[in-house]
Amino acid sequence: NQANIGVVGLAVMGSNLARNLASREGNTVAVYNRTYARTEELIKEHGTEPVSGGFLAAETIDDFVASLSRPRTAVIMVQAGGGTDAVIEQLAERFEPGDIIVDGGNANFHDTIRRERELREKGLNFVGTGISGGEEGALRGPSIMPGGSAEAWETLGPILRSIAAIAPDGEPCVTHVGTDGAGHFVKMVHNGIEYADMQLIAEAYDLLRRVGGHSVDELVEIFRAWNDGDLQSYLIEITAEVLSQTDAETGKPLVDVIRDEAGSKGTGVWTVQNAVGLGIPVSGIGEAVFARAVSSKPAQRAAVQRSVLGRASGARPEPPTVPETFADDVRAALYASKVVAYAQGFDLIVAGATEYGWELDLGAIAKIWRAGCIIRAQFLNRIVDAYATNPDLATLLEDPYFADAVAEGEAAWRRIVGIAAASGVPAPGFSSALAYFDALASERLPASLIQGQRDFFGAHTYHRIDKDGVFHTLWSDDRREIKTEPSTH
Ligand code: NBP
Repeated sequence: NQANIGVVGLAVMGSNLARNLASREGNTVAVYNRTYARTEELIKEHGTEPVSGGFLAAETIDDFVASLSRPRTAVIMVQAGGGTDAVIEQLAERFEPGDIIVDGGNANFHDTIRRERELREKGLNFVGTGISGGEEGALRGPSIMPGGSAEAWETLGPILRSIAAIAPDGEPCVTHVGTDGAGHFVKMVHNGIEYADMQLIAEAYDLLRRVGGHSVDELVEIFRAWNDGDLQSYLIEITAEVLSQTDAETGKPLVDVIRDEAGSKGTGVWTVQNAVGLGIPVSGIGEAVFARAVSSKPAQRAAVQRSVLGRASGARPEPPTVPETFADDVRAALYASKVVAYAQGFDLIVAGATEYGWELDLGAIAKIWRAGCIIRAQFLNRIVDAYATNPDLATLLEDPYFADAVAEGEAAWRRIVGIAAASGVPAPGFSSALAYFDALASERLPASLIQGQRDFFGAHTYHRIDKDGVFHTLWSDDRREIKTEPSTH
């Protein structure tokens, strides 16, 4: 009896994924974990669940490899980084050409590109795959973003399709994203967008509460109502759930008992780091990462509250008049800002594809995010439609549906950003999204002045609007303009 698929690493994610695999007709699942106790626990608790061949529990890596039928296919679900490298090495020593090693952990895509190259030289297929949806997703159906070779996808595709989440139209949420690190890259951007989405929702909550004066109970209703409209999404849904939770000990809303210092695990930071390197303004994701960082600086927050706010000369904001339409305005600002955040995220995917030589189908990526993952939302159907109509959109904002959405929400968006500033309530996501939109929408930007400054101090040269060529002004001489070769500074 041999297994057609194996899982290495049986912590939360791996054990749930192994159970998901074993629950599909036709699968026999080999399982291995460095510490055998975890393997025993899986068999003890869930050994009777599998519908077909069941689990083959391996005590050693040699037993694990021997229990796999060819081409051997093993999914690694261990700690990203060193743990993953260690397991890859153990498998690579034992696997033969044509076998497939899948890394389902949250790897950095640069590592995935390196690992794929190294294993390809040995004739092995390496597939770095993003798996989103946490433990619940791993068990019931995640959104799966595999990279790797087309050859590996042929074997792996049917298995992954059988365990993936199912979108409302019946399509499994998995596609062969692209070669080598494409899957982990797209998973990284997914997580970045998730950061932006969460920050925007948090700003909406804060404004409704602190400026709009809504009680937490009212907010639960507002978010539930929003979840019935075009903001429908998992994140809006769980926001209402989180807000409806009362702390058993104090009787207060739980949200008031939780410390307001948000952490992050790194993928949001990777997204911003890579975007900066590629020159893509993912300001929505950046502001979300920074907002978490600001929240986690209690000493600085206390210092400013102590020093600046106490000044007699200080002008604390007068609460502005809140329009009747406030909650609707906030909803419109949230929607428009969300469109910007996704537009920026897809820009980053396009840039990554160009930089790393991937052929990516943007509509297919939006499709596999419609179920199983944290950013699942009706909204993604609109993105699917947008790229189906025009795969070469310069920006998502160009698509008629999104252009309408932004144009319709624009006035409310401006009101909300103005009210937030006047009220002293930070809304970095809303306001930076609006600034990004205004920058794209401006016929002239002050970048001309910046080019002048750069030419002044560094002879960086500039282009003119009325003539071809590269120009430099002799700033310290007679300020004559000369035509020149591009500067190499
Ligand atoms: P952890 O990330 O907590 O890792 C624990 C597992 O790694 C255990 O099986 C452990 O074996 C194994 N391991 C380590 Br640590 N070092 C090892 C080594 N040198 N050799 C062999 N095995 C080693 O597990 P997790 O929370 O289930 O996450 C698994 C992967 O999935 C991670 O990459 C994580 O980032 C990703 N993840 C994704 C999501 C998501 O929503 N997509 C959620 C959570 C995690 P042991 O039992 O012997 O210590």
